[in-house]
Amino acid sequence: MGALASKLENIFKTFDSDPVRILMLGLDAAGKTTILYRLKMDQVVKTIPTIGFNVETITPCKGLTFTVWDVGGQNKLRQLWRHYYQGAGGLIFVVDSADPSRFSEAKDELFSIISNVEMSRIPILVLANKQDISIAHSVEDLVPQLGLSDIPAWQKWNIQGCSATKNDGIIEGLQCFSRMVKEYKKQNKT
Ligand code: G3D
Ligand code: MG
Repeated sequence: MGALASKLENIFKTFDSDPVRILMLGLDAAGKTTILYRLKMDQVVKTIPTIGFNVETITPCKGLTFTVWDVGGQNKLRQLWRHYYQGAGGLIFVVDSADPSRFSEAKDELFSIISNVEMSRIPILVLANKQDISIAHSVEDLVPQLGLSDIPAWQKWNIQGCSATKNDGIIEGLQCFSRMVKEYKKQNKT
């Protein structure tokens, strides 16, 4: 097991007997697939070509699953996403911090996702990826650009700068996120 995977197992070990499914979404080229590989280097990421969009899934440790797809564009199959939204325990939204021309599109997609009733209370981790690129925008700059302060008060969110290629910041982001996910699970227990 790689160092990152074992750290991940530690962070999420309480989900062992109480499985959690995390959605990782973002525009194409944000770095989602690269992050998946970081989380589970020794497991081939499965690409399941569904009707019109590709869903990737990994289970880096027992009880924890990441489901990933690209959002954005004129996607006529959005109603199918609902199937994946149901029962999700958290949302990781990945942004290319070095592509300001797409911040507004990323913001629209994020708000479109959380406008779905199944996603309107789910905890959010925004991963501000590609911080290794010199022109990358800082987390402080991305908060207003992505409209994060407009997220309703009842929905918990956090933003973390990271570089998937340099393996920087991902674990730090997931540490705080796992606490948010646990809290959310507790509140939603019937
Ligand atoms: P996606 O799955 O969200 O569509 P990918 O994105 O993981 O396929 O990444 C898109 C491109 O961005 C890839 O480059 C990948 O190597 C690069 N990338 C991902 N994360 C980082 C990062 O942190 N820093 C830098 N500099 N690049 C990153 P290619 O050239 O393969 O298209
Ligand atoms: Mg991808």
